[in-house]
Amino acid sequence: MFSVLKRFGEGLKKTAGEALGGMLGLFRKKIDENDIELIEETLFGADFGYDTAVEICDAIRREYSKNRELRGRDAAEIGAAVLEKILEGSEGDLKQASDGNPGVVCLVGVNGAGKTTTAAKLAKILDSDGGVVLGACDTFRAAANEQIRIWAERLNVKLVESRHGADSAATAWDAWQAAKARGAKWLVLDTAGRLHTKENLMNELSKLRRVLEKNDPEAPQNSVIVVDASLGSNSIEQAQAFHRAFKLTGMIVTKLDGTGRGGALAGIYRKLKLPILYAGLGEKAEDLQKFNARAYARGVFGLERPYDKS
Ligand SMILES: Nc1nc2c(ncn2[C@@H]2O[C@H](COP(=O)(O)OP(=O)(O)O)[C@@H](O)[C@H]2O)c(=O)[nH]1
Ligand SMILES: [Mg+2]
Repeated sequence: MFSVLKRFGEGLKKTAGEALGGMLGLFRKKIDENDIELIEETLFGADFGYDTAVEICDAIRREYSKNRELRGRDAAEIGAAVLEKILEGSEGDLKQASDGNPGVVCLVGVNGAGKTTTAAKLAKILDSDGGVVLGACDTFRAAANEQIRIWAERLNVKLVESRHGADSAATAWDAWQAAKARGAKWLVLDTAGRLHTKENLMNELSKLRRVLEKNDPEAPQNSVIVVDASLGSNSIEQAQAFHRAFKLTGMIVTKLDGTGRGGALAGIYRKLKLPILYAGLGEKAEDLQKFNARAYARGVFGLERPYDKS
């Protein structure tokens, strides 16, 4: 447990930790009212949203009113505890299929969110959990097939792909059949990036679902939105639109190792209560970790880094 926590914290080092923890470089300093305002502004700037920012700062203010000796580090501990509480129940698992069918994980989201990379990372994890087939359902971009093929070769997992421009639902069908025939426990479908405001593209997802349901009425067992941590509050709207069109069952947050703060995570979770399954913490196949709310919350406030040196 500790090492996961530590590794997660490492990945988060550059994230919000930089913004909040860095600012709270005042860790040893006694805080004052200005510092609390600064924390509030930083949380707003990091897309934590009004409710979350206010809840966190109210908790710090309450403690400060009782204890004027409060230090930055204490404030960070309070903030992390409140954020962890907000994210209570957010850690989730992928759902398996029944009847010996493959458990389908369908990844959706906007362009560049990290769907293809996440599909590969998941394939690596799931391959050693009963086998996996990858389905290249991004038939929209010419380069998409090649990108996922390179991953499949590197990971040595079975890939089902189709021509550029082919019907992505037909590819999903073929990939499901291939997974079933091989007795693979999992099928991971990468899909084309789409703007949540483009209705025709969102309708394509309904078709994909209908086709999968013909194979297995319970498929896809997992319809997962991939959310880029650096995208900010716009991703709340995105998640809501994808949820309406595709009945999401969970989310995966990517690029938590980058400069993004992932603040919108709390907002999405508050609104949709979608389990956060995994967190992407880098570009390599092994850079996917089970989401850990506590490590995330502590990482946001810079509590998982060597702050003692300053
Ligand atoms: N640092 C970092 N980069 C990531 C992560 N996930 C994806 N990327 C990068 O983000 C870019 C877009 O990823 P891609 O999987 O092609 O996104 P897609 O358009 O949603 O399929 C690529 O350069 C990836 O290497 C992550 O967790 N951390
Ligand atoms: Mg892609």
